[in-house]
Amino acid sequence: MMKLHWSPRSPFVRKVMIVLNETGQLDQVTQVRSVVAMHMPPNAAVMADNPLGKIPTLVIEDGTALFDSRVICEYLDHRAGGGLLGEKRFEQLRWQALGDGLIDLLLLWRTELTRPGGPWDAVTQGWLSKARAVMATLEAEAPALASAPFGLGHVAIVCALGQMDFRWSDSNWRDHFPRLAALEADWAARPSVSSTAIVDDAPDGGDVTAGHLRFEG
Ligand SMILES: N[C@@H](CCC(=O)N[C@@H](CS)C(=O)NCC(=O)O)C(=O)O
Repeated sequence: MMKLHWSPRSPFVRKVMIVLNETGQLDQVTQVRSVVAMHMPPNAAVMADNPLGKIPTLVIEDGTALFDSRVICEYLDHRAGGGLLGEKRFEQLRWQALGDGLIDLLLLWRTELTRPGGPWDAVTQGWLSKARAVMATLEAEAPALASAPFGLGHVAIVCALGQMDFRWSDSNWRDHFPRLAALEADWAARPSVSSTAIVDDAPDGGDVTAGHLRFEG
């Protein structure tokens, strides 16, 4: 049995959960609820397996701890035959980088908004420009995303869009990126995606992101 440091609130953990579902390996993993946050002291149990103190961290049968989500997803896909990377490996990895990069930015942005003393505006303005640019890129690439078999790139993008819905629910991104919205609706119907929706099991600070991510203008 493998052990996964897990949280229902983490978009990076969700990537792994989607891959476990897609590849039929869910029953080979014990999920351990692990609480981590950038502003909290490192979680000792996570640190014992991953010196970066981040989740997801997956301990496989021989005791090796794997991180980060990219390595874990690729490992799980490899065990299952490699179908989620497929023939167009670098196309999937590039989309994965876009999705992961957007998640990173959204997580950092929210933390910045809760910083005592207030956010560093020059930095949040940069994140706004980058979030808009990533979304515009994904909208432009919607036809290619639609024609490619569902893979690790799609997994990361689904989790990024899910994070936007979870923490930035007033962004109305669907109104501005309709082709991506239509694709997302298709992806959301996959059992691997619908069964792993983010759940806030420990609400921690309210609606700090409201009004910050706007796609008009
Ligand atoms: N690049 C990493 C990022 C993982 C990450 O940032 N996870 C968050 C939870 S969503 C975390 O562990 N945060 C705690 C921290 O940064 O100390 C991955 O893809 O796994």
